[in-house]
Formats: sequence, structure tokens, C-alpha cells
Amino acid sequence: MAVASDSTVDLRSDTVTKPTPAMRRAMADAEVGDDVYAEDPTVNRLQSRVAELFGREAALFFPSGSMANLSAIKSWAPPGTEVICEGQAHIYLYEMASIAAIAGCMPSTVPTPNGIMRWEMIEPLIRPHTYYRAQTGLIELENTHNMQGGTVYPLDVAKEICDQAHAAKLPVHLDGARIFNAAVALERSVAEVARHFDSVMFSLSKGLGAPVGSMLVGSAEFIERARINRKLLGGGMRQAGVLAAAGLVALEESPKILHRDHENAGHLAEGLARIEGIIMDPQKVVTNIVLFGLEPTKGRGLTAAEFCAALAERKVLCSPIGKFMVRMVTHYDVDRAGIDRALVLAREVIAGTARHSGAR
Ligand code: TLP
Repeated sequence: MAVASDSTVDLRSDTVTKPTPAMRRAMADAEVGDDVYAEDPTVNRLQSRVAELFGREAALFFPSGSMANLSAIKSWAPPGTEVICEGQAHIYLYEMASIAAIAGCMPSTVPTPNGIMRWEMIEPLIRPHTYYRAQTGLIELENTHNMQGGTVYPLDVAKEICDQAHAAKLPVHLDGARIFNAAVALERSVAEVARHFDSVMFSLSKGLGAPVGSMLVGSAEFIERARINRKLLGGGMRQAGVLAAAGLVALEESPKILHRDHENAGHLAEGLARIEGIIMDPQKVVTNIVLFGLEPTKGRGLTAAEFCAALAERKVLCSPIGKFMVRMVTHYDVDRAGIDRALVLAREVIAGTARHSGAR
């Protein structure tokens, strides 16, 4: 979609995408029913299509990725057990501590430099079967890994973790909010990327562009438990077919064009790396998430919050995710011209601050 030169370039997240005209038409025309009775034909069609795409028995439509992850956690891990996840995992840092507050589980985290855990890092955290230790209930992976810059699990690393976990009789859940981005980067199908996991969550409402919704995928028996947990969490929806209709369009149309977001992210990363005062290794950007640091000395102490505020005044939006760390996310509502504008203005903000502070 073209970005007029005076419009806002919104790089805060791929969640900001607006439904396409085809999605809006499908929403208006959707056949609906009461989904708590499992009688919404469009929701049922979406669930069947997702199960088919992933090569799994069943799928369930959720209002959000957070609720789908939480339902999965509640369906696998009893209260009082531990959930092993990466140190910057979305379920750990960005889901309101629901893992503890609602599921009654304790996160046991693995620090990594890039979001990619390996079995050797997970194994020491698995609790021995003694009556005085909380037991391990679940292992959770995130692919792509959001807050480590959209990094992607190599297929063999994910397989080894799943195989070893299964040998230890532990289930593995995948937060695959952006699994379609991972599949594009790996040049594999989502079924292949998801193959060894016991359950997979993915979002329709991020890079795929649907207005609302995430899916949980797994065995029929697991999805039955997740459906009960979804209701317990207040996620039973009624005529949700109006939302599922957009999801069906997103599923068919958007994966074909996700590669453009990755190309734009690569272009953005290379441009940022050329700006003095920005710390950025473009090699690390393999999907649609660009994380970079601001060098305190070069930027004369410009914080991420100040940098983002100065860019927002110039109608470029991005997110501070640490004192000197910034996140920009590409998506189909930002084109190459928008990326180039963001680069020109990022350079202007950094240069302006350097000149200003240099005069002091
Ligand atoms: N991520 C959002 C924010 O919450 C940070 C974003 O802008 O990236 N898993 C992953 C890996 C996610 O990135 C997100 C959302 C979720 C789960 C939760 O999905 P929603 O927002 O639908 O609850």
C-alpha cells in the first residue's frame, strides 16, 4: 500500500495493519452463528482450514495471542508447575504475568543472546521427580522471537528440543505468533516449522493483517481442553464469523507477500547501520523486526524514548524497548518509500541531537 509523503509511517508493530478491502468485503458477507455452540460456519471453516494447513487434527479461534498462549499453558501445565521459556519470551515479559497470576505456574527462564534456546540450555532446568521440588510442566519456544529481533529457530534445533522433551515426557508449546514469517525465512511450510510441537499458537492479526484473532493448533483432545480454558478465560465468542472471515482472507493472501516485509526490514537495517550513533548489525535481521541500539556517546545521551518522541514529531512511529534500544517492525501498510523516509528522519534526529549537545 502506498504511503503518501505526508502520512505517518507506523513502525511500532505489525499489529497496526488495517484490514484490506478484500477482508472488509468478506467480513460484510460472512455467514455467522453462535460459536459457543460451535455453530458459526465461518469460524468452523477457518478452524478446519488452519488444521489442514498445519497438518494437525484441530484448531481453535481466539480473540488474542495472549489468550491462546494462556489457554495452552493452562491446558498443559497444572498450577504449581514450572514453564521453561527463553529469558525475553513474550509469555514471560509481555502477558501481564498471567502465567503466574492465572495459570499458577512459575516461569523458569533461559537467557540467550538471540532468542534461540538449545536442548543443552533447557535440560539443566528440568526438575528431578522429587516430592519437594516443583515439577516441570511445559517447555515453550517463540518463533520468530519478537524481542530478540525476529530471529528464527533452525528446524533441527527445534526438532531436537521437541524430541528430547518428549523423551522426558514433557510437552512443548510454540508461540508462533509470527510463524508465517519464520516459514518465509526458512523457505518451508508452516506445517514443517510446526511439525514437532504439541501445540502452536499463531496470530492472524500481525503480519497477516487480519483485524483480530489468533489460532491454537494441536490434537483434537488438546483443543477440547483449550476450548474449555478459553471459555474459563472469558473468550467464548458468539457471531465471531465476521472476524474469522477476515482471518480466512489473511491466511490465503498474506503469506505470499510477507517476503516484502522482510526485504523492507533488511533495507531499513542496512540504512540504520550507516547512521553514526546507531548500533545495528543488519546481518541479524532475517524477518520483519529490526532492533537497534543508540550509542550514548555519539548520540550524546539520547535515550530510546527521546529518539522515538523526536521521530514521532516527524510522523515516524517506533517503540523504545530499553533505555537505549529501539524496535521497528515492517508490515504491508509501510512501503519502501516509507522506510526511506524513516531513514532520512532517523538520521536527522540523531544529527540534530549531536549538533545541539556538541554546542553545549
Ligand atoms: N506482540 C506485540 C506486543 O505485545 C509486544 C507486538 O507488538 O509485537 N506472542 C508474541 C511473540 C507476540 O509478539 C505477541 C504480541 C503475542 C504473543 C500476543 O499477541 P496479542 O497481542 O494478540 O495478545
